[in-house]
Amino acid sequence: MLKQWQFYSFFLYAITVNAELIEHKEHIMNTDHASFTSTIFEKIEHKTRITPQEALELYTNVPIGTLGQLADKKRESISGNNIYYIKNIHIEPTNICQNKCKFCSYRHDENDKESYKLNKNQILHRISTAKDISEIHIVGGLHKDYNLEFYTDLFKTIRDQYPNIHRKGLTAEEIKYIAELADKSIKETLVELINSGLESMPGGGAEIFDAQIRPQICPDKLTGDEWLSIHKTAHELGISTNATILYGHIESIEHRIDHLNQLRELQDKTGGFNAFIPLKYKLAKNALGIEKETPLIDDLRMFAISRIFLDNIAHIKAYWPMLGFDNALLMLSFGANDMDGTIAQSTKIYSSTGNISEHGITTNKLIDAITERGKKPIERDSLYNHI
Ligand code: V47
Repeated sequence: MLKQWQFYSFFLYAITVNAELIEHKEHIMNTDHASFTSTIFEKIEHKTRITPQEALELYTNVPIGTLGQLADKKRESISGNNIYYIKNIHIEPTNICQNKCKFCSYRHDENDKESYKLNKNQILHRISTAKDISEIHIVGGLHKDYNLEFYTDLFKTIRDQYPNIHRKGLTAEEIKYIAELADKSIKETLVELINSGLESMPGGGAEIFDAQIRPQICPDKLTGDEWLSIHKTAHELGISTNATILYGHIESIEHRIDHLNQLRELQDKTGGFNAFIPLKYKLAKNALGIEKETPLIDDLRMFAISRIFLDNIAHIKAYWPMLGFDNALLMLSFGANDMDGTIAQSTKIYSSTGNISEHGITTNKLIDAITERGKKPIERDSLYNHI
């Protein structure tokens, strides 16, 4: 019996071979084009950085099988056969949020019956029931009760009670909101949080940086420049962060590559990004009004281009709650080297997009799936040290 991922791989192979034949014919007909493409291949072969224009060419004109091979080679040159995972929990203190991002199916108003607020004891209780974890990931909605005082107190308590569990939390958007509530600068706010036990920041809130597209999908959110500036400050203060992109909605391929380019430029300056996470836009109950998700082949291209273009970010994470577990495994052949984690007690943000149970997955399932694909599962901590 073929396993589901084997079936997918075979199916993918069949359609890509066919597509490659057609595309290859077109390529031979256009020699200028072909020489441009072969220059790009040479650059990748010699580990020379490609330009945004070359990334666009790769994205739009190079057959998916070839693109996958290039990304796979790049992944292998960075982390060999290792595929990383972590034992972690995600906690969202509240789903009440003053912002109304159009893609979000998680947020609620205070009076909605689905809204909730966890107090400090409830959060601590959740942590106490999680077994054998090395990371707590905390992000939530923008609500005035979840202010600087709340979070400094929470991080201090978690540090006292669980000194060996890494505390990752608060997106750039939350940092901006908390700083405004406290009437402090971004730097002062981050310093207080770090002194209270915050150890790294997740990559959420980046969405898409383009100044035309961004207000159409998240009109209330911080700008792309503000997101980058907050991450830069965090890096300068000595903590690492992740970066994301939300793709597959109303943006173009050019917008995606511009987003990658802005991240690559910041990473050249600070070296503070640990991982990049392409987040596929999921259809759900939300206000964006998109009728179809971007197809799997586009996810493969997005992951491959991210791996090839972001030559200065070591890890590309296939976040399975967003992609679905089997598709996330496929990304391991298109540049990804990290499956995130078991994500126990997970995560209302993604359960509201309909792709994940609230109980995460077992470590054994993760290990077996990675091993079946011929890769070596490596348990990591939040900073990618092997455990
Ligand atoms: O910024 C919200 C996305 C992000 C939808 O850093 C959606 O390790 C798709 O950034 N369809 C938050 N995406 C989550 C996030 C994250 C997740 C896991 C690990 C890390 C990390 C970061 O989720 C938001 C937004 O881009 N999102 N709604 C949706 N309907």
